[in-house]
Amino acid sequence: MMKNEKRLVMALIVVVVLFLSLLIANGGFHKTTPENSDDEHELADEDLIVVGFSQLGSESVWRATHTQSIQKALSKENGFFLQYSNARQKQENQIKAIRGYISQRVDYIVFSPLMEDGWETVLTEAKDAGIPVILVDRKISGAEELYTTYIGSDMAAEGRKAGEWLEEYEKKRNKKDQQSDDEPQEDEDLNIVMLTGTLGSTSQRGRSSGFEEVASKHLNWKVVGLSSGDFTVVKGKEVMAQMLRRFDDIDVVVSQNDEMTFGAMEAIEEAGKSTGTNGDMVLISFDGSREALELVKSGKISCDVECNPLQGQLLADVINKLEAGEQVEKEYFVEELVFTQENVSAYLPNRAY
Ligand code: GZL
Repeated sequence: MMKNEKRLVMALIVVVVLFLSLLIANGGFHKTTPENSDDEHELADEDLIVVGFSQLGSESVWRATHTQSIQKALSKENGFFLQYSNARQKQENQIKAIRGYISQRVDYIVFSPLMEDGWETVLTEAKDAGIPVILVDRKISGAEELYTTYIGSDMAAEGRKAGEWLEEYEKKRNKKDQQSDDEPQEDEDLNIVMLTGTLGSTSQRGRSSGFEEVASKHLNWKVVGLSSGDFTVVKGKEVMAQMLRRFDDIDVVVSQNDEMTFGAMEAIEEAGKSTGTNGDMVLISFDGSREALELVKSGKISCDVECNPLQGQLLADVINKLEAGEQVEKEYFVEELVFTQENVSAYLPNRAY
């Protein structure tokens, strides 16, 4: 072999070795997706129902379970290609994601609106593009013609259930006082503080209005403090600590989700006080996560109003109905219970989240 040919072959070998070593250093042939992206980018098969799903965030166990329920039901095996995006609690991220789904001409847009207001423009764009919109978990205000259906909870009913539980609790307490010759307290002020969820969200608005509907029937029920803990542990603790500094005599804490409840309990303990039906203050929570139900069982949480995140199968069924050209309802409510120390043990073993 001529000298020049030898040099050429050697040069080629060096280039190939360099290329392979660079490739291995960069992790080989794996398909790369954007770093830390919650979005999935895969090629969709043409015969799948393509759904763009904008989830509002991942602020709670409830939210994570809600997401998993939808991802499980809208799987490729079930005939769906699901595009998922996590808005990390920012409405502008949801609007951006929805616009992305419109430009990709998905078959359906599904989203849980962070708050009820501010969706008209982007949902009109979806309507003009002929893409049906399905709301899950939370609603939008007004503009009912901008979405096909809502699948989630009757949040006002959840708020009423919390109030009705407190009515029953107060009746039993006053009856016990009368039997024990204690001074009947039914006319004494009942000082209530409310930790609300994300302001303007369906869950916050519904739970507040439903509880208020019951509270307004009792002149001695006084909501002395109300502040948003934004559905998180940290904010829940912060808001509860402020309430404890402002009010010496809190009788009832109504916390609009379990994460805020866990934070509030930390603040109450650090203030040297206790919660639950045998504590310094009654504690009512919402969601019904397993961790919270264990505290209902121990009596530290007096009552937990369930908010059921397992909405995926109902969503898949409704989309299949629409695909078959069938009429669907304007809203579908999932089944929900109220957990107390009397009934919680029966539900704990099979709790899905
Ligand atoms: C309720 C849902 C709420 C949960 C919280 O439908 O919107 O958002 O109660 C979650 O845990 O953050």
